[in-house]
Amino acid sequence: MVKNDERKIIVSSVWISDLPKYVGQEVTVKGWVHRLRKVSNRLVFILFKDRSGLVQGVVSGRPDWLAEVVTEAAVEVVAQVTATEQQASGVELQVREIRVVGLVLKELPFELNQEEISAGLELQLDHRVLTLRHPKTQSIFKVQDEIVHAFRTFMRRASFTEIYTPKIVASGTEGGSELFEIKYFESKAYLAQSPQFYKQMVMGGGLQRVYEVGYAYRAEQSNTSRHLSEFLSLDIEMGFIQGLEDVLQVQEELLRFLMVHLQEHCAAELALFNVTLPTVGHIPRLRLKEIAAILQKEYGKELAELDLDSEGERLIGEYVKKKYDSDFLFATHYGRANRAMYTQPSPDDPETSESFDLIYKGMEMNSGAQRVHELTVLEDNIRYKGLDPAGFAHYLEIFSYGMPPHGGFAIGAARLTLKILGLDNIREAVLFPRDRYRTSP
Ligand code: AMO
Repeated sequence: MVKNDERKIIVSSVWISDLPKYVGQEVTVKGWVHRLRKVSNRLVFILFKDRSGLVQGVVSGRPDWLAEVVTEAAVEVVAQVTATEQQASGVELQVREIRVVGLVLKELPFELNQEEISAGLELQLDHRVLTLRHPKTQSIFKVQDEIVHAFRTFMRRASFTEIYTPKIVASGTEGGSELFEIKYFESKAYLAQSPQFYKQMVMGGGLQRVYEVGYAYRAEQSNTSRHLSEFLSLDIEMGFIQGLEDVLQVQEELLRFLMVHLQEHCAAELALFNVTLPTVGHIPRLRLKEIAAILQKEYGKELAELDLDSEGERLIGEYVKKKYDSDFLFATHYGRANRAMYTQPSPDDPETSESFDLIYKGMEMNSGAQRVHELTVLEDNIRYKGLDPAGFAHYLEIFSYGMPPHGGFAIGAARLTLKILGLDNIREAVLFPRDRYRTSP
């Protein structure tokens, strides 16, 4: 049988992070010039960067090619690797030749070789790709990649199947007016707010446990630091659950797996942000009615409904940190009126629902619920929301053919990245954010 062999992937250069293995040898490094320091007419220190790290190169003498070597030029560096105690990596490069393979033609809009990029966020986003040349910005997206990778790995190991559902749809799933309408040939369609209906349908269709990594769209009117018009949603749906607690347990295990995975794979990136990852123990669970009482007693805050606004999330986040030393909270049993029509009303308290939000450091990270699986209850719930079941015929079909009790949740990938790295604005955690005022680059 033919086997894949990673060593056969053609690599004609060495990653900077691998240089310690090449001490005493001549190598080619491909990357960019991060910083130049002219010590004298015959000695220049150049800091090179590639996707794996930074290394200092020493250029002696006055070679012809040096004139073209400026910050951010794309270069191929031929050099001898030497050991040194002066550098944290333990190595530096004695440069023999630098070939400039990508010239710098213009002045940079901001400096990329300081500890932080000092430009404001809007200017940075206008020049988003350039910000990726900064090691710290780049590492946000490496961490995000690992978050999504860990999510996929965990779900796959737990016997979930990855699915891909349409983003052009005929109706909303989450209620409310946050739907983007699009012109669709002679008629109109919408951008999917969530894969909600599809994940339930496919689960009931026989796949039983499914997950999706896909974009979701919300026409959010307000321009906040935690809402976007387009966001990556990590969705799951699982069948044959006993109740909400089963869903919470999957979520808890996933978080535990995620934190260990990030510790193993992103230590350097996390260090750039001074992050110590939380250990995930038993996550406290508090019902909305309990939360309402706590907020009232501890902070004098009244909840008008069985729902949390951003201040409520922040305050209850503070409270669980103080009381349970936990960064996480499962806020459960939101008002039935406050959750979408697919959410199971609570059998013991019809005013509430079998729903939850995960609050992480005072911010909603994901929503989930046990769903309604009995057709008549679902039709009633649709009517309760002022909608007509006839408009949901395709969604409802499977509910007539052995729909098991089920539940699931959706995590906003950018919010998770934001909270893990302690960023201020969700836009920092998205390569090309889309909001009320931004559709490019
Ligand atoms: P919900 O609407 O709460 O639930 O969304 C799930 C999670 O997605 C993220 N999120 C957003 N991120 C950035 N910008 C936005 N505008 C935005 N809106 C939501 C949040 C949120 O917790 N179908 C249900 C999930 C389910 O029950 O399975 C849903 O979409 O992190």
